[in-house]
Amino acid sequence: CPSSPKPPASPSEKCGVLNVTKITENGKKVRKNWTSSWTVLQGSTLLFAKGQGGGTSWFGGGQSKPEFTVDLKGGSVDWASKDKSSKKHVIELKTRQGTDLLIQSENDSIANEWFKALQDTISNHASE
Ligand code: I3S
Repeated sequence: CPSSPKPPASPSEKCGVLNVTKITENGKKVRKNWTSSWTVLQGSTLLFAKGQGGGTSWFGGGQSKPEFTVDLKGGSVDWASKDKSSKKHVIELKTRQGTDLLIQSENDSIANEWFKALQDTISNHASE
């Protein structure tokens, strides 16, 4: 993480720019609204902030706060089926709170890294 206030300590800390949309909020379907988001995986929390010029901003920089956070504990992650989106490399993240997200990168290996990181996080926190 470029301007992270602390050194990248745990392996579960990851960040980058991804395309994100909610598809469900509190169990109710919502209209898609794809946005490019600076995304940070920290512990079992996934944080999003609106992307400003490609990933150099940090939430703690005094300006932008996380726009949106989800708790991964008790959630699930899978590759989205074709009917969920026409985009490539789309991850479907379901949370225990009933908020479901689609997370996408045009870059195949970036999408795969995030998929693994999210999956690891969910299984590492499975017993909490
Ligand atoms: O599942 P949908 O409705 O085909 O999703 C598309 C729409 O959200 C569309 O916006 P409008 O609601 O203004 O039509 C988006 O521009 C598309 O990107 C969405 O589809 P993809 O396949 O890109 O997720």
